[in-house]
Amino acid sequence: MKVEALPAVSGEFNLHNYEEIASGFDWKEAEKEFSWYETGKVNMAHEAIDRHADSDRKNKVALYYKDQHRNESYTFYEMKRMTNRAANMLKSHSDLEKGDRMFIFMPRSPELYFTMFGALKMGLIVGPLFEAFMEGAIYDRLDDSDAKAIITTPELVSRVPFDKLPNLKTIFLVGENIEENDHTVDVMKYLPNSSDQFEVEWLDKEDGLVLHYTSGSTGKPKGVLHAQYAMVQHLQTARWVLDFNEQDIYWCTADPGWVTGTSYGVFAPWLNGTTTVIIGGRFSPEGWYQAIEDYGVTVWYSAPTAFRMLMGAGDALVKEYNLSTLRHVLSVGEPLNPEVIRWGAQVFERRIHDTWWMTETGAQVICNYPALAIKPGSMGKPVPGIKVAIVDDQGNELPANQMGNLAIEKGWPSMMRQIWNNPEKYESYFLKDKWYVSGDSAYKDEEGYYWFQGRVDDVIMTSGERVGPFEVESKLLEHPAVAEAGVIGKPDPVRGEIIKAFVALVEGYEPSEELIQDIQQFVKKGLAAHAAPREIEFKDKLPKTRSGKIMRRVLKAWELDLPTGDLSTMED
Ligand code: 6R9
Repeated sequence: MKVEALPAVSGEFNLHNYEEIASGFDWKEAEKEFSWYETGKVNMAHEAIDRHADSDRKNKVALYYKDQHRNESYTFYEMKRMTNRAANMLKSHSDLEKGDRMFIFMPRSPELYFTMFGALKMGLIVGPLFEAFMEGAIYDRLDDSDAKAIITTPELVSRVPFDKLPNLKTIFLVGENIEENDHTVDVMKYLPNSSDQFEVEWLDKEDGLVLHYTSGSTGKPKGVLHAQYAMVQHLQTARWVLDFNEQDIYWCTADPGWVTGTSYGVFAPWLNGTTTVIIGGRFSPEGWYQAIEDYGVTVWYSAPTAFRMLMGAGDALVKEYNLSTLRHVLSVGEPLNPEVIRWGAQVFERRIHDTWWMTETGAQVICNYPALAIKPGSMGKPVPGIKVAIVDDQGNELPANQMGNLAIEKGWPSMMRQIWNNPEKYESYFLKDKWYVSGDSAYKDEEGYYWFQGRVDDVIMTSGERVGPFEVESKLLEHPAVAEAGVIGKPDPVRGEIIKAFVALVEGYEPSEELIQDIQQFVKKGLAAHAAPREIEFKDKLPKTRSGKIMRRVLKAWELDLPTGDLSTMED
């Protein structure tokens, strides 16, 4: 059963004519905005902050920051001064040099962004970490990348195993009452008095920018390295997909520990000179709606897990806030269930635009654009200038409607440049030296829309039918009792695999045999008999990553008593 499309919208959009622009776009156009076009050299921090501070945007707010204790704003001019101070502070209290890896391990705060961009001004490669990481996760990442410095807080520093990391020379601490020693630096003691003048380190466009560690299903996390050149795609996709204009107030809810929180949390908006809201602290539906109302957020980029939680908080709550400034809502990280799109259309009176990309792609690749029709459940169409295809395991392109490997033609601007320390792993992503193979399985329809089916490892083969877990999960979510669902294939001597669903119930519902049957019938009738889960197990909560992805491999490992693999990115 296909859900009805939300029709195309007319209006003044940056990407007003997808087909026309997609047919002839050349990334060289977007390059012209950056310094290297004139000087051959570049620096993300210059392009995202200083060049606006030196322009008419000087007094425009770059950052609104709010948490339980703080409520601050900084113009581009102030950001330039603060990041210059941070760069001077870092430089004079360490022997950090261009290309060195510096990690950031702290809760969101203005200082996180000052030091991140200060480090970029020095030409360092920044490695953002989730504040919830424990010692083992920190050790793996710093050790693998030979990190020289880390910025953290007195509360978190005990999780940094300094003694076991001989290359880690400096720990910068952001907090109060800090006792310095040979290797620790009290950031707040030096930051305010450091000079606000700094000459950025001019870099080549292939020099390093950020190093994001992502966990695969097996082995240790891999360090995905991005180059300065990624900024071309950050800038241009934000223009087309986030549809930024000069007046926008933009809020990306992602933490910088996740690639979304760097690429689209700060790089993409600031490259465009867009005012950006950052909210610290924990998620609460009330706090989130309040933030949209207080700042008059116009463009909002979040994730399915967050939308599902908001959905769970009820429609009545939405009505208590004035959300009328919202004009463009987007999602990334997981398949966006049609049910969520329907809900968004109803309560926000806005379409939620799904976007697909990965840490390895560095920026958006398949998207729903403001002017195009949305087919709920589809990721949308490729970003102009990027060639996407469905290929078989030999790298041959498959025709429409056939499920296969979602692949991208090598060479898009924000493509990862290395897996740190692991060239073999890097090479293993590419087929025929032409296709980057994503590990996701999908198909393309006759109109060029892409439909996500699952991670290749997650696709279920049951009685000879291929079933994508996402389709089953989405159907399950439409059942009134189901709050969250994770679906796996469970080996079965007769059917190859059977479908097993793990379900968290909406408050007020109790597990029962009757409910199991009711849910099974619901999927049978709404989707297909072979897609109905033969087994349903109720859970209070499903295992998820810190970016909100349901960890099907963990469900599977639990079910089959297998090792769960790397769990460092799993939420508490
Ligand atoms: C940005 C980000 C990448 C994986 C990706 C896919 C899943 C992301 C999605 C989506 C369906 C979408 N994913 N966006 N699946 N629809 N719109 O999420 O990066 O954390 O590296 O994850 O997330 O499976 O391969 P990352």
